[in-house]
Amino acid sequence: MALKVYADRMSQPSRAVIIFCKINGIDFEEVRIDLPKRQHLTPEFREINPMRQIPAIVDGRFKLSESHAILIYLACVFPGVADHWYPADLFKRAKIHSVLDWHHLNLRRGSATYVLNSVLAPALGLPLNPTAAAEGEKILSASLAKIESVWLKGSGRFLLGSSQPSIADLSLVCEIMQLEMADEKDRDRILNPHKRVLKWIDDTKNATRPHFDEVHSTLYKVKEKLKQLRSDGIIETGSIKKTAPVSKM
Ligand SMILES: N[C@@H](CCC(=O)N[C@@H](CS)C(=O)NCC(=O)O)C(=O)O
Repeated sequence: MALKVYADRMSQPSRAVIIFCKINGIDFEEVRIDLPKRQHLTPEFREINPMRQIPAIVDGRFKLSESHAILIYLACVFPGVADHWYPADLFKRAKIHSVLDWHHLNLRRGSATYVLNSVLAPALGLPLNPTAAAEGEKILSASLAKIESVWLKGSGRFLLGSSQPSIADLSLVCEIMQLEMADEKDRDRILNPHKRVLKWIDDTKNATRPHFDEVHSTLYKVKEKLKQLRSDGIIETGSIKKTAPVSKM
Protein backbone atom coordinates (compact mmCIF):
# COMPACT_ATOMS: atom_id res chain seq x y z
CA MET A 1 0.00 0.00 0.00
CA ALA A 2 1.50 3.34 -1.06
CA LEU A 3 2.37 5.97 1.49
CA LYS A 4 -0.49 8.45 1.97
CA VAL A 5 0.31 12.13 2.42
CA TYR A 6 -2.54 14.24 3.80
CA ALA A 7 -1.92 17.78 2.67
CA ASP A 8 -3.14 21.07 1.26
CA ARG A 9 -0.71 22.73 -1.13
CA MET A 10 -1.49 26.13 0.38
CA SER A 11 0.15 24.82 3.56
CA GLN A 12 3.90 25.42 3.68
CA PRO A 13 4.88 22.29 5.65
CA SER A 14 2.60 20.22 3.39
CA ARG A 15 4.50 21.49 0.35
CA ALA A 16 7.85 20.60 1.91
CA VAL A 17 6.72 16.99 2.43
CA ILE A 18 5.23 16.66 -1.08
CA ILE A 19 8.33 18.13 -2.77
CA PHE A 20 10.55 15.82 -0.72
CA CYS A 21 8.57 12.75 -1.84
CA LYS A 22 8.60 13.81 -5.47
CA ILE A 23 12.27 14.70 -5.66
CA ASN A 24 13.28 11.44 -4.02
CA GLY A 25 11.02 9.28 -6.17
CA ILE A 26 8.96 8.10 -3.18
CA ASP A 27 5.75 6.43 -4.30
CA PHE A 28 2.89 8.20 -2.52
CA GLU A 29 -0.75 9.11 -2.75
CA GLU A 30 -1.59 12.74 -2.03
CA VAL A 31 -4.85 13.09 -0.11
CA ARG A 32 -6.16 16.63 -0.24
CA ILE A 33 -7.33 18.04 3.07
CA ASP A 34 -8.94 21.33 2.17
CA LEU A 35 -8.23 23.71 5.05
CA PRO A 36 -10.72 26.47 4.11
CA LYS A 37 -13.39 23.76 3.88
CA ARG A 38 -12.28 22.65 7.35
CA GLN A 39 -11.67 19.10 6.24
CA HIS A 40 -8.94 18.86 8.89
CA LEU A 41 -11.70 18.98 11.52
CA THR A 42 -13.66 15.96 10.29
CA PRO A 43 -13.92 12.82 12.47
CA GLU A 44 -12.23 10.84 9.63
CA PHE A 45 -9.17 13.06 9.65
CA ARG A 46 -9.07 13.06 13.43
CA GLU A 47 -8.36 9.32 13.15
CA ILE A 48 -5.30 10.18 11.04
CA ASN A 49 -4.04 13.06 13.16
CA PRO A 50 -5.74 13.80 16.49
CA MET A 51 -3.96 17.20 16.43
CA ARG A 52 -6.11 18.03 13.39
CA GLN A 53 -3.31 19.59 11.41
CA ILE A 54 -1.64 18.90 8.10
CA PRO A 55 0.65 17.48 6.89
CA ALA A 56 0.20 13.96 8.19
CA ILE A 57 1.16 10.60 6.71
CA VAL A 58 -0.01 7.03 6.89
CA ASP A 59 2.57 4.40 5.96
CA GLY A 60 0.93 1.02 6.32
CA ARG A 61 -0.32 0.99 9.91
CA PHE A 62 2.03 3.78 10.96
CA LYS A 63 0.60 7.30 11.33
CA LEU A 64 2.71 10.42 11.80
CA SER A 65 2.18 14.17 11.99
CA GLU A 66 4.56 17.16 12.21
CA SER A 67 6.40 17.95 8.98
CA HIS A 68 9.91 17.80 10.44
CA ALA A 69 9.29 14.39 12.00
CA ILE A 70 7.74 13.24 8.70
CA LEU A 71 10.72 14.43 6.64
CA ILE A 72 13.15 12.67 8.99
CA TYR A 73 11.07 9.47 8.90
CA LEU A 74 10.87 9.46 5.10
CA ALA A 75 14.59 10.16 4.75
CA CYS A 76 15.39 7.22 7.05
CA VAL A 77 12.84 4.71 5.79
CA PHE A 78 12.86 5.09 2.01
CA PRO A 79 15.91 3.76 0.19
CA GLY A 80 17.30 6.01 -2.48
CA VAL A 81 17.03 9.28 -0.56
CA ALA A 82 20.35 11.04 -1.20
CA ASP A 83 22.47 11.50 1.93
CA HIS A 84 22.57 15.29 1.71
CA TRP A 85 18.86 15.55 2.61
CA TYR A 86 19.47 14.06 6.08
CA PRO A 87 23.11 13.05 6.39
CA ALA A 88 24.16 9.89 8.18
CA ASP A 89 26.84 11.96 9.95
CA LEU A 90 25.40 12.49 13.45
CA PHE A 91 26.99 15.90 13.91
CA LYS A 92 25.40 17.11 10.68
CA ARG A 93 22.05 15.59 11.71
CA ALA A 94 22.20 17.31 15.08
CA LYS A 95 22.81 20.66 13.39
CA ILE A 96 19.83 20.07 11.09
CA HIS A 97 17.65 19.33 14.13
CA SER A 98 18.91 22.54 15.67
CA VAL A 99 17.78 24.58 12.63
CA LEU A 100 14.41 22.80 12.48
CA ASP A 101 13.66 23.36 16.17
CA TRP A 102 14.67 27.01 15.87
CA HIS A 103 12.48 27.41 12.78
CA HIS A 104 9.18 26.74 14.53
CA LEU A 105 9.45 29.48 17.10
CA ASN A 106 11.22 32.03 14.94
CA LEU A 107 10.92 32.05 11.14
CA ARG A 108 7.61 30.14 11.03
CA ARG A 109 6.10 32.07 13.91
CA GLY A 110 7.04 35.42 12.32
CA SER A 111 6.08 34.50 8.76
CA ALA A 112 2.79 32.75 9.60
CA THR A 113 1.72 35.57 11.94
CA TYR A 114 2.56 38.20 9.32
CA VAL A 115 0.85 36.46 6.39
CA LEU A 116 -2.25 35.50 8.37
CA ASN A 117 -2.82 38.99 9.76
CA SER A 118 -1.90 41.01 6.67
CA VAL A 119 -3.34 38.82 3.89
CA LEU A 120 -5.10 35.58 4.71
CA ALA A 121 -7.40 36.34 7.64
CA PRO A 122 -10.47 37.39 5.59
CA ALA A 123 -10.29 34.19 3.57
CA LEU A 124 -10.60 32.31 6.86
CA GLY A 125 -13.44 34.47 8.14
CA LEU A 126 -11.19 36.50 10.45
CA PRO A 127 -10.46 40.24 10.50
CA LEU A 128 -7.06 41.56 9.40
CA ASN A 129 -4.95 42.66 12.35
CA PRO A 130 -2.29 45.26 11.49
CA THR A 131 -0.87 45.23 15.04
CA ALA A 132 -0.36 41.47 14.98
CA ALA A 133 1.00 41.72 11.41
CA ALA A 134 3.59 44.29 12.55
CA GLU A 135 4.60 42.03 15.45
CA GLY A 136 4.91 39.08 13.02
CA GLU A 137 7.03 41.18 10.65
CA LYS A 138 9.39 42.07 13.48
CA ILE A 139 9.94 38.39 14.34
CA LEU A 140 10.20 37.48 10.66
CA SER A 141 12.81 40.16 9.88
CA ALA A 142 14.86 39.23 12.94
CA SER A 143 14.70 35.57 11.85
CA LEU A 144 15.82 36.36 8.30
CA ALA A 145 18.75 38.35 9.73
CA LYS A 146 19.69 35.37 11.90
CA ILE A 147 19.47 32.94 8.97
CA GLU A 148 21.82 35.19 7.05
CA SER A 149 24.35 35.77 9.82
CA VAL A 150 24.30 32.30 11.41
CA TRP A 151 22.95 29.48 9.24
CA LEU A 152 24.11 30.88 5.88
CA LYS A 153 27.50 32.03 7.13
CA GLY A 154 30.40 30.58 5.15
CA SER A 155 30.92 29.56 1.59
CA GLY A 156 28.26 26.82 1.05
CA ARG A 157 25.12 27.68 -0.92
CA PHE A 158 22.80 26.05 1.64
CA LEU A 159 22.18 26.15 5.39
CA LEU A 160 25.02 25.02 7.65
CA GLY A 161 27.56 25.63 4.88
CA SER A 162 26.38 22.68 2.77
CA SER A 163 26.87 22.45 -0.95
CA GLN A 164 23.54 20.59 -1.37
CA PRO A 165 20.16 21.11 0.30
CA SER A 166 18.92 19.28 3.39
CA ILE A 167 15.40 18.89 4.76
CA ALA A 168 16.04 22.13 6.69
CA ASP A 169 16.53 24.14 3.48
CA LEU A 170 13.32 22.71 2.07
CA SER A 171 11.28 23.36 5.20
CA LEU A 172 12.45 26.94 5.71
CA VAL A 173 12.23 27.98 2.06
CA CYS A 174 8.68 26.59 1.75
CA GLU A 175 7.77 28.73 4.76
CA ILE A 176 9.22 31.90 3.24
CA MET A 177 7.31 31.20 0.03
CA GLN A 178 4.07 32.13 1.86
CA LEU A 179 5.23 35.73 1.43
CA GLU A 180 4.40 35.39 -2.27
CA MET A 181 0.83 36.18 -1.20
CA ALA A 182 1.79 39.54 0.30
CA ASP A 183 1.74 42.75 -1.69
CA GLU A 184 4.96 42.92 -3.75
CA LYS A 185 6.18 46.06 -2.03
CA ASP A 186 5.70 44.48 1.40
CA ARG A 187 7.48 41.31 0.30
CA ASP A 188 10.35 43.37 -1.12
CA ARG A 189 10.57 45.47 2.04
CA ILE A 190 10.89 42.32 4.14
CA LEU A 191 13.14 40.18 1.93
CA ASN A 192 15.32 42.58 -0.04
CA PRO A 193 17.60 43.60 2.86
CA HIS A 194 18.70 39.95 3.06
CA LYS A 195 20.63 39.33 -0.15
CA ARG A 196 22.10 36.01 1.00
CA VAL A 197 18.61 34.77 1.90
CA LEU A 198 17.34 35.74 -1.57
CA LYS A 199 20.18 33.83 -3.23
CA TRP A 200 19.59 30.80 -0.98
CA ILE A 201 15.87 30.77 -1.89
CA ASP A 202 16.84 30.75 -5.59
CA ASP A 203 19.46 28.05 -5.03
CA THR A 204 16.91 25.87 -3.20
CA LYS A 205 14.31 26.37 -5.95
CA ASN A 206 16.89 25.48 -8.60
CA ALA A 207 18.03 22.39 -6.71
CA THR A 208 14.45 21.09 -6.43
CA ARG A 209 13.06 21.96 -9.88
CA PRO A 210 10.74 21.07 -11.53
CA HIS A 211 8.95 19.80 -8.41
CA PHE A 212 9.34 23.06 -6.49
CA ASP A 213 7.40 25.09 -9.06
CA GLU A 214 4.83 22.39 -9.74
CA VAL A 215 3.98 22.02 -6.04
CA HIS A 216 3.91 25.82 -5.59
CA SER A 217 1.65 26.37 -8.62
CA THR A 218 -1.48 26.65 -6.43
CA LEU A 219 0.25 29.34 -4.35
CA TYR A 220 1.35 31.17 -7.52
CA LYS A 221 -2.29 31.17 -8.74
CA VAL A 222 -3.50 32.62 -5.44
CA LYS A 223 -0.72 35.23 -5.66
CA GLU A 224 -1.95 36.32 -9.12
CA LYS A 225 -5.58 36.40 -7.93
CA LEU A 226 -4.64 38.55 -4.94
CA LYS A 227 -2.63 40.86 -7.18
CA GLN A 228 -5.69 41.30 -9.37
CA LEU A 229 -7.97 41.96 -6.38
CA ARG A 230 -5.48 44.56 -5.12
CA SER A 231 -5.26 46.30 -8.48
CA ASP A 232 -9.08 46.29 -8.76
CA GLY A 233 -9.13 48.01 -5.35
CA ILE A 234 -11.10 45.15 -3.80
CA ILE A 235 -8.43 44.49 -1.22
CA GLU A 236 -5.69 46.69 0.17
CA THR A 237 -2.56 45.76 2.04
CA GLY A 238 -3.20 45.69 5.75
CA SER A 239 -6.86 46.64 5.48
CA ILE A 240 -9.69 45.12 3.57
CA LYS A 241 -12.37 47.04 1.75
CA LYS A 242 -14.49 44.05 0.92
CA THR A 243 -14.04 40.54 2.19
CA ALA A 244 -12.81 38.27 -0.58
CA PRO A 245 -14.18 34.77 -0.01
CA VAL A 246 -11.62 32.02 -0.34
CA SER A 247 -13.41 30.65 -3.41
CA LYS A 248 -12.48 33.89 -5.17
CA MET A 249 -8.82 33.40 -4.24
N1 LIG B 1 4.32 22.06 13.30
C1 LIG B 1 3.41 21.56 12.29
C2 LIG B 1 2.54 22.69 11.85
C3 LIG B 1 1.32 22.18 11.14
C4 LIG B 1 0.36 23.30 10.85
O1 LIG B 1 0.35 24.36 11.49
N2 LIG B 1 -0.46 23.06 9.84
C5 LIG B 1 -1.45 24.03 9.49
C6 LIG B 1 -1.42 24.30 7.99
S1 LIG B 1 0.09 25.07 7.54
C7 LIG B 1 -2.80 23.48 9.86
O2 LIG B 1 -3.07 22.29 9.73
N3 LIG B 1 -3.67 24.35 10.36
C8 LIG B 1 -5.00 24.01 10.75
C9 LIG B 1 -5.23 24.27 12.20
O3 LIG B 1 -4.26 24.44 12.96
O4 LIG B 1 -6.41 24.32 12.59
C10 LIG B 1 4.20 20.97 11.13
O5 LIG B 1 5.33 21.39 10.87
O6 LIG B 1 3.67 20.06 10.47
